[in-house]
Amino acid sequence: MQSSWSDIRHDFPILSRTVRDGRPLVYLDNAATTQKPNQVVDTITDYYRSHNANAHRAVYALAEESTKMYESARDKVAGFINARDRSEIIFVRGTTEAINMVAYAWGRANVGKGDVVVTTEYEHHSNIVPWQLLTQEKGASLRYILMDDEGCLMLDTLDDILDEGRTKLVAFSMMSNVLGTITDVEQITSRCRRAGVPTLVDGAQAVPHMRVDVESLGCDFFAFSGHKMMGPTGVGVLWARKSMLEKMRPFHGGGDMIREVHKYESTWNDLPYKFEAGTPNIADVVGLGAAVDYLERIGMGNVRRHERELTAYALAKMADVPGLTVYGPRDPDRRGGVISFNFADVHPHDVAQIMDEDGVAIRSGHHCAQVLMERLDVAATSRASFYVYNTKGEVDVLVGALRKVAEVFKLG
Ligand code: 7TS
Repeated sequence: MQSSWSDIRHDFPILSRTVRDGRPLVYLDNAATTQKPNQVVDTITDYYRSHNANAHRAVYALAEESTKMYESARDKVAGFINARDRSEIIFVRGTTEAINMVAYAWGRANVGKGDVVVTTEYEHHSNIVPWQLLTQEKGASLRYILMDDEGCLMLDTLDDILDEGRTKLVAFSMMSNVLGTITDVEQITSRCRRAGVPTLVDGAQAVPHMRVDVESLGCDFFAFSGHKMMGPTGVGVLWARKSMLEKMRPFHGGGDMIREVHKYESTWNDLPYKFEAGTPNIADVVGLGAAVDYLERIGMGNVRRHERELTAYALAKMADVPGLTVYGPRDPDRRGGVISFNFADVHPHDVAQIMDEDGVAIRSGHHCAQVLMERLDVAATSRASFYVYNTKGEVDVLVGALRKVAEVFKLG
């Protein structure tokens, strides 16, 4: 691990920037996307400067280098999430594409009239809308695992649905992007395995922040995005059990995914290439590999410990801000570094704007989780989300800015 947390910040020049007339940037929108260390930016630049060629196609030296770099990133990702086999790692554009791939390539062959797909009340739209499209098309229905008032899933509501015997898939996130709730994945996968139902885990908010071992989680599909874990945008991963991928038809047809093409039929390439049609996003996959290296050097246990400490510190300080409602579990062991909040009668956009005057970047809105907003009975929330480079000093700036909002609106 690096010698200290403040050393890490030197790897991210953007964090030394000022904004809005010289205010130091306090970047607290990491659930949306994270900043990129020099090591990732330099790796991508080096790829384009010195190695660029299409992968998997030609025999000349550059093509060999490019292919090697692309495939070595696959090995890194496989190791990072403990995939049993590198061919279970499919590079996609991000979590959204990974989930849609499962909904099309697996869902359309396995979900039929009267069947049930299950998701939860705290999903991102990308783990709801693909299932709505699928179930509507097939005459199936979409059901929800309900959430209690602290933002934790009530698994007896899953038991009731499974008992009906029509469930074909349970799809849920490992960590909520709004409440920060960490899902007890094994509690769900073990129930589903007993019922013979496959599971998909949306790991977009989990993989960047904690050790993930897809084998021990016991799921069948696992999706995540590179840009939320210090990698570039436009690259993500679908992991799936080999036995599932082997049975699935391809999602996209085109170059590289075939073995033979004839006028009226084709045969498919081996895994994972069967699911990687066309020229892949080589440079960004290589960049994702550098992000994995970077996180491995810090150690995911250290990442989680640091964020847990920041979150506990922030929750304690925010509890004293007049008029502030904080959502999600109270216990920092049950949540990641995402804190959503509202001031009574103040629009979250106004809150975010006042924060911005102090250089604090937070997000406000529905966070692509409108089903959850309905459940919380709010139109929107403000949200601060942390990463490994954030500091207690930055939490102090956040809380100071929140106090300013309380004063401006005469709360408390
Ligand atoms: N799933 C979860 C849990 C997410 O938080 C997000 C993005 C996605 C899926 C989609 O990821 P993408 O990389 O395919 O876009 N979440 C957010 C957010 O909270 N604010 O901006 C994007």
